[in-house]
Amino acid sequence: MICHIDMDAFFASVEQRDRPELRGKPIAVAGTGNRAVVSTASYEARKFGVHSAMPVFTAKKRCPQLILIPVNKARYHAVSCRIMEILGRLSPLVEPVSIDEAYLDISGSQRLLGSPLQIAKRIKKDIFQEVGLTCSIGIAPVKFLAKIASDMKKPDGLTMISGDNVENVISFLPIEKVPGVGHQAMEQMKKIQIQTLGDVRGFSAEFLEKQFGKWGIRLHQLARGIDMESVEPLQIRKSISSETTMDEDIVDEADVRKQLLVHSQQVGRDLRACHQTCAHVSIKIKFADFSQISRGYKLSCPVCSSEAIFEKVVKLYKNLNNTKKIRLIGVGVSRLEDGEKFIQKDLFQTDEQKEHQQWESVDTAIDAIGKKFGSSQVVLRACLTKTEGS
Ligand code: TTP
Ligand code: MG
Repeated sequence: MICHIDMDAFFASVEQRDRPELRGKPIAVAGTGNRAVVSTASYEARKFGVHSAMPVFTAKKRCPQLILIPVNKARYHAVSCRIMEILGRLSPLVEPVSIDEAYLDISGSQRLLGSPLQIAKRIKKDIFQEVGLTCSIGIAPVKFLAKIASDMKKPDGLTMISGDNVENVISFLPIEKVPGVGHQAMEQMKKIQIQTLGDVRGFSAEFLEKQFGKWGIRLHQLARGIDMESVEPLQIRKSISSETTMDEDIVDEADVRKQLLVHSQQVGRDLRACHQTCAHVSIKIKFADFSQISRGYKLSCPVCSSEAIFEKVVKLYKNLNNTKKIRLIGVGVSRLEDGEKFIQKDLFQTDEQKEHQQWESVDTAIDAIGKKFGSSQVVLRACLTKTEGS
């Protein structure tokens, strides 16, 4: 059996845990600036219709007493690492899929820890006792149903879809609840009168492939309760990204470089916190007219220094020869690997590799200072300080 664990209102719950005066209040963790969006809202705020990705402006309109809290990614990340550690004690097969969710294959843990329900209760108890937060858990024979189950009862829920219940759940499962069904697929589904995952059974694999490509074949299998994906413990995260919607559109190259530096530093910090390296970097740009592009670059040697990431993303940006106003900039890294495996310490390093390693040492020292003082802003590159140029 597989468990899917998803923390409740994660960022907001961490804030409410650490600041008792916020408990029971409608709060939203959100970016700052007049174009900021809500990262997440406490369940008290959700009653007013406030939700993730909503502009702060709209959220405030829906809930005037909403308390806004700035995002503190480093703290949520540290809490996330502790949660993953707890899960790792209950099964060696843990697959973290985002900062607040993970799959756990408990097939091998049952002899030692009891039935799936008992194990799930233990997970909830351990997380609550040690981290002070609630989560919702779904249990099912396959991954996609475990994820669907964890979403059925929230917050603090526990839902099990047992083998003989699978058929029934699939028959009535609204198609938009199936992970991977986006807006566009929904429109296509409507046209062929698919409303539930059960309805998909009326179509052949060939037809579904023609309609939806490779994903159509997966859909054909999911409708029969088949999910070939197993819990992959080594693949900690597939990618890490950081982005901002700016208060005002920018076009000046110096401003763009600053943004690229801020995000390169953020993803670099995240990589190093999990002792990982990346072998692919990318930029995402949304222009003032809302059109969007992304460009990527495969690295010959995996890196984790913010400087190495920055250097590549600046190149990617320069190649665009952009003259259009920019509304959002993001930096992403992928092809993540365990860092220890790749740190090159041999005698035959190229100058570039040596330079990357020196930057890694600088970054690691800055990370340590940031950790000690509880903020990543203690040591900043000169160009990111407000007094620049004065
Ligand atoms: P979710 O698990 O999607 O949401 P949640 O944990 O806040 O609430 P729920 O109880 O419904 O699970 O996302 C986890 C965290 O990721 C969330 O606390 C904040 C962050 N996040 C964003 O920053 N932007 C987003 O658009 C979403 C959906 C999440
Ligand atoms: Mg969550």
